[in-house]
Amino acid sequence: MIPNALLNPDRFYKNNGDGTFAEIANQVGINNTGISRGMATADFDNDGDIDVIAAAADTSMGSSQHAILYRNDYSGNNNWLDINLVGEISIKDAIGHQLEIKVGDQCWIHEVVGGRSYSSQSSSIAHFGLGSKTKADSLIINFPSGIQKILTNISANQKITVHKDFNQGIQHVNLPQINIFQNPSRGNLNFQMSAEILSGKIEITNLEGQIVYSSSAKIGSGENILTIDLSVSQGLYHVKFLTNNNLYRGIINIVKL
Ligand SMILES: [Ca+2]
Repeated sequence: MIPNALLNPDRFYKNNGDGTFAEIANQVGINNTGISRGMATADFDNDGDIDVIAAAADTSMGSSQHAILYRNDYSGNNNWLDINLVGEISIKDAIGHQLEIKVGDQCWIHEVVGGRSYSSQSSSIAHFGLGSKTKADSLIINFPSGIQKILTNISANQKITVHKDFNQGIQHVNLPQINIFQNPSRGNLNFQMSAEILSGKIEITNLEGQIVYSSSAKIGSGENILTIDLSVSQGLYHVKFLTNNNLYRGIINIVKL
């Protein structure tokens, strides 16, 4: 959407999906014909669709310097997914992070940015329209540092909050109560989890399926910390623990100092 600084109507462009855009402001009710100075988007009423607010410096309706809320009253059946990526240690609004949603061979990308229009700040919550898709196969969070965090199998039509700083780089496929430290590390990694899981065989593979660490050594009864020396480059790795009765899997993001 483009708010106008001149006495022209606000404009709203629809992505046709083929590299072209269609101007449809009148069709969707974007009807301010006065001067606008800024615009922001957010799901103001938390109903799963994106609304628009524009700062009107002067309007054809006789008032001046007020906000116009274009509430989106979409009533179709398309699905959506909102990702609220927050930081507790680093930048709270996750500005500079990139989020990728993948469903089958389709991919949507959203970059969390600090501003899009004059003196305006849109919501930092990433909104994805999924069309007829009822779930996302994966959510890939690309940190500005190059670190990735991956979540999988996320149902549509919900807003999820991802805490990007805690348990950094660990995806709990079915690994319960796992903590990995120090990560970032200079060498050794400590796996802290239940003694029952640690009693099994551990296998760590890279994304090409090559085993980079494997051990079936038992640790002391009742111990819940396993320390291993991983001489690998930083990146994503699959980790598996095979006990007598269960297979536990997860993805870890090893970061080297
Ligand atoms: Ca809304």
